[in-house]
Amino acid sequence: MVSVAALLAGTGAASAQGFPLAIEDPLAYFRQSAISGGVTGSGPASMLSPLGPNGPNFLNQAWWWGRVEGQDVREFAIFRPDMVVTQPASNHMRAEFNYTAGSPLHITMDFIVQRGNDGAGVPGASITLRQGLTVQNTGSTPITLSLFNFNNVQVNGTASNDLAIQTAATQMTFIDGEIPGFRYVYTAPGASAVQVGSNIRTLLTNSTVNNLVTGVAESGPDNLEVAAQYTLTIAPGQSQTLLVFGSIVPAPGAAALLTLGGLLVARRRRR
Ligand SMILES: [Ca+2]
Ligand SMILES: [Ca+2]
Ligand SMILES: [Ca+2]
Repeated sequence: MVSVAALLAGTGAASAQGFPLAIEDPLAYFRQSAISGGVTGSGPASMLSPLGPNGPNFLNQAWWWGRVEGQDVREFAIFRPDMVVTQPASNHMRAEFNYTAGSPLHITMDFIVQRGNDGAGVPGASITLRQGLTVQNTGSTPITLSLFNFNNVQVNGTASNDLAIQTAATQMTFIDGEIPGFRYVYTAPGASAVQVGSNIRTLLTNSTVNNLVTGVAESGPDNLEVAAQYTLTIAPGQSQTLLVFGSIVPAPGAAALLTLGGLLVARRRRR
């Protein structure tokens, strides 16, 4: 068995190599900022906008945490300061690293931005951010992990005033109470739990073991966060991939481009 603490051991002093990095597209923009604070820190800030780098930021953070069952007494941010960050395609950001001591693993994180209804996210989505985590057990003994995807949602670019409802077994939908033109739909297929609240990340950064409970613990209006938990055992030589979707979706009945224009006008007026 291997400890995530050992696996992810970093001093925390260095920023991840390759970050910050952005996926840029006229209508879809995703960015991961430099990571500070080490594996016990709060991970990188993110940005997801349907209107480029100057548009509203719907997603203040998208990242993964993990814990080895039976070993770790808390969760740790999944990264190493020396992880390799690449851009396999113009809409695709990848971060990966090997763990070679003890029971070795290969970990790959993929963030892929797709426009339109790609069939993998939510119908009608104007942008879907696919958040993938692949863990390959390259060692000789099975390993059981709890893995957590975390999103700090800020619908229409405002952190406050978000409302959340559970819309499927592992799906949560967020709207902004002030500017309801777009929703953010978080879907975590196969997750054992998906939890919404205003302080979810603390569960991942505090010093104790935590497990999520499905539901909207705090529905808002507030600065809401969401996380999904997966617990899985990976046999030697095998790998498993987790895939979570975050979709920006026009409100029902709203024409996407008209709503985008209206959103811009609304934002200008509020300045
Ligand atoms: Ca908001
Ligand atoms: Ca914890
Ligand atoms: Ca939030």
